[in-house]
Amino acid sequence: MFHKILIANRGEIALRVISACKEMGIRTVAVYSEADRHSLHVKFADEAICIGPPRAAESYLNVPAVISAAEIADVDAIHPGYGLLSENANFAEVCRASNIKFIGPPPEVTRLMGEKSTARQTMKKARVPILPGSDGILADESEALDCACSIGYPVILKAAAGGGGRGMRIVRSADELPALFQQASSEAAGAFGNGDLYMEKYIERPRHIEFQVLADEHGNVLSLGERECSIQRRHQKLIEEAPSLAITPRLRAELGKTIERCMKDVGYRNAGTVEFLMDEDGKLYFIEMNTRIQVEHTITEMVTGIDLVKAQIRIAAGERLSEIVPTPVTITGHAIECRINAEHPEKFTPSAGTITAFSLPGGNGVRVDTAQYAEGVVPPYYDSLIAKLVCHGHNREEAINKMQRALSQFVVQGIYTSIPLHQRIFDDPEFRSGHFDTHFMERFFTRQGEKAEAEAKA
Ligand code: MV4
Repeated sequence: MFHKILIANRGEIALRVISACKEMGIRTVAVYSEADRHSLHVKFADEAICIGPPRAAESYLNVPAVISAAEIADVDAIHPGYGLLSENANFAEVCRASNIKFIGPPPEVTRLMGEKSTARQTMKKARVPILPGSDGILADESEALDCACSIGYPVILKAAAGGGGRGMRIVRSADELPALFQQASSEAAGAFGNGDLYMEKYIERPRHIEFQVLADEHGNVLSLGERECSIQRRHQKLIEEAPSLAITPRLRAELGKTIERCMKDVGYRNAGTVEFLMDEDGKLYFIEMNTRIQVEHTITEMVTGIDLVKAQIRIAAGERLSEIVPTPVTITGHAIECRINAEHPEKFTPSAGTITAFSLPGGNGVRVDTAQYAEGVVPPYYDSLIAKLVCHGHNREEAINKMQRALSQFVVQGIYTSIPLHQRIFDDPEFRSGHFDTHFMERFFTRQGEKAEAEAKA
C-alpha cells in the first residue's frame, strides 16, 4: 500500500481524499495556490506545498509545478480528484514517466474515452446501445448534411474532443445545418483546441442517467448502479439521485453486465462513469464516458455502502476488487445530493467573499462534504461548488423529507448560495413526482415566473 499520496486538487474533493487517506493510515501532501493558503485541505494534510498564484492555469493546472511538488515530497501516488487534471492524459503520462502512480485509468484509456466519437464506436463494438449517428468525425458540412438526411432530423452536432455541452448544436432542418456546423466547430476549437464534430439523432426530452463502474488492475470490473442526473441548468448538474426511478432492477442488472463486459474489453482501470440518455420509450443510449471520480460519487456510496475513494486508492495499489468490494453489490434506500454553490439563487452570478456564519445540518442519513468554514474565504478563481448536501432515506419520499429539513438548517451567511433555489425545487410538484427530464429546470423557471406574477397581482 502507498505510504504517501499527493492530492492534485482543492476544495471539498481534496479534503474528501485526505480523509480517506487518513482513515487508511496513508500520509498526505496538499498542493495549493496562494489564494488557498488558509483552506482546510491545506490544514488537514500532513504536508502542504504552495504551487503558484491564484489562477488555476498557473497553479492546479501547472503540470511541472504539481510533479515538482510530488518529487520534493517524495510521494508514491497522486490522486487528481475531479475536474482540473483528472482527465488530462498528458498529466497521467508524466506521472508514469516520473514513476508516480496516477490514481485513475491509464493515459491510453483516458485518451480513447476522451475522444467522444471514438468512445461511441468503441461502445458500439461492445454492443452497448448507441444512438444513430455519424461513423466517427464529420469531414465537412456536406457529410453532415448526408448523415442528417439518413438518420432524420432533429440531429445534434457534438464536439469530438470534449463533453459538457460546449461545441454542441441542435439542428432541426437542412437549411440551418451549415451555419450551426460552423458555430459548433469554432466553439469546440475555442474550448478544446479541436473543432472536430460528430452527429447523433437528437432525443427531445431525455433523462440523463449515468452508471458507476470500478475496475481493478487484474481485469475485474463491477458496475455499482446508476445515478439520475437530469436536474441540471446549462449542463451544470444541480441535484443528483440514486437509484433512478426509471431503472428497474432487471434493467440495472442487464445494462450493468453489458457495461462490465465493455469496460473489460477496453482495459478500463479504476473508477469511471458511463453516461446514457433515456428516451421517452425508456430505451437507454450511451453518449459519453467520464474517466474520473465524479462530484456525485457520494450518492452511490450512500446506497451501496462502498467508499469509492478508498476503492480507487486500493485498486491503484494493486488490490483485487474481490478484496475491496463485497458482492453482490446491493442498492439500499434512496440518496439525493444537492450541490451548494456560491452563487445568487436567482441570478446565478458568482458570489465570492468571506463566510461570516457557517452551520451544518446533521442527523440520521444526512452527510455534508465541504471544505468551507466560518470566516473562510470563497475565492473567485475556481468553480462555485462549496458543499455537497447528501440525504439518504429508506425511499425517495423519506430522502426528500430529510433534504428539506436539512436545507432549512444549513446556515451560510456572508455570501449568496443556491440553498433557496434547492428549497424551491424540493417544493415543486414535478420534481416530487420523480417524472422529469433534462428540460425540468426550464419548466421549473417558467412556473416560478408565473407564481411570482400571480403573487404580484394578488
Ligand atoms: C444529447 C441530448 C439529446 N440527444 N444527445 C448534454 C451534455 C452532454 N452530457 C450530452 N448532452 C446531451 N446530449 C442526444 N443525442 C441532450 C443532451 C443534454 C442537453 C443538450 C442540450 C442542452 C441541454 C442539455 C442538458 C442535458 C442533456
